[in-house]
Amino acid sequence: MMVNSLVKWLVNLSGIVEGEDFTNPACPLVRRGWGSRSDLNRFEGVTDMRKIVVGGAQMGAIQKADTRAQAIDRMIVLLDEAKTLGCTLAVFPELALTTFFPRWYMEDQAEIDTWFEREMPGPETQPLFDRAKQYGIAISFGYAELTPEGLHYNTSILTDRKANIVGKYRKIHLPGHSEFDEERDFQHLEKRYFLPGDLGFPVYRTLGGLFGMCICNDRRWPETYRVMGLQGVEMVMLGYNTPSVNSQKPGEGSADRLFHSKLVMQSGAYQNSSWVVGVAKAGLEDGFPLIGGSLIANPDGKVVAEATTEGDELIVHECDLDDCTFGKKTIFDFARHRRVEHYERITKQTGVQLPPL
Ligand code: CDT
Repeated sequence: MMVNSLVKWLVNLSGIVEGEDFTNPACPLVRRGWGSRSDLNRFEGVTDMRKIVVGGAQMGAIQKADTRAQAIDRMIVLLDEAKTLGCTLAVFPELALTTFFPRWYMEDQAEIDTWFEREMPGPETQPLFDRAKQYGIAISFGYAELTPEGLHYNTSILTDRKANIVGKYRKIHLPGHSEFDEERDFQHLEKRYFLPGDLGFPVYRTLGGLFGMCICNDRRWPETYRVMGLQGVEMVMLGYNTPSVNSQKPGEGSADRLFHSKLVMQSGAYQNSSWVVGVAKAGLEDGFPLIGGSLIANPDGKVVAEATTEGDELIVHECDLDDCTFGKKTIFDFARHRRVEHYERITKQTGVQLPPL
């Protein structure tokens, strides 16, 4: 009884921390490391608080004609299931409210803007926030964001268990192209419709741990995970829309695409000793197939839950954030082992520079 009260008190305490301003660059996380015992043992004795039942809420296709309300209804059904299964966090895909519209070439800015959200939550998304609050489930999902200044981003948010937005991420690695490309079997116009994210890869203190986000193509870049790893991240949440065929290499089909998707998420988890929750929008969308393969990878890089369909499907796992500690203290104790004096090229150079002949 006493232990339960203590846990409840600590959860409430974490709710206070959740209110932290996520745009504040003075966030203490960036100054913290894993060096001190007090860091590593800060939740010692209250391990339940560090266990989070996570629902990876894969979504099947959303067609061009489908409304936001229809997408939200489906997300709420997944949230109902998450509640039944005891989840306290539900992670939804990239651009969860609409079809993956960057496959369509558009010139009219007014038409383009119809795919974007001007407020979050807005009237159409509020029911999702209301249900999440009712259930006490934190949520993370992706959407196209149009800021009051008129800037367009591919964005994800994270809420606490009271449906307050406590974290935001704007996609940094935008794949594809900005003009119509006749060479491709289908278009991928993210560079046309979005700006590269301007928030970096922040890590947030919430839910008793350290949480970060990235979006789809970001998962293929080791720098994504490492920048969050350097802030001690314990769970990386990401959504994706990945075509089942490579538009520039027809021979590369869904088996290869799934292999690459798993490979990068598992290695990102292992190399940073962090949980990774990767969630697809899958299935035949507007006539174009998207892979499924949503998964939860543990800090050892192993898959502990995986989707088996290409439809709306919840994958669930109880993730103990303390499982991150061993790797962070040993083989991936960055402070002891990294050799930054040899990593200069990583930040000074984008393209390849061959050695002299
Ligand atoms: N949404 C997204 O980022 N999809 C990309 C497809 C790249 S093909 C131009 C991905 O990396 O899965």
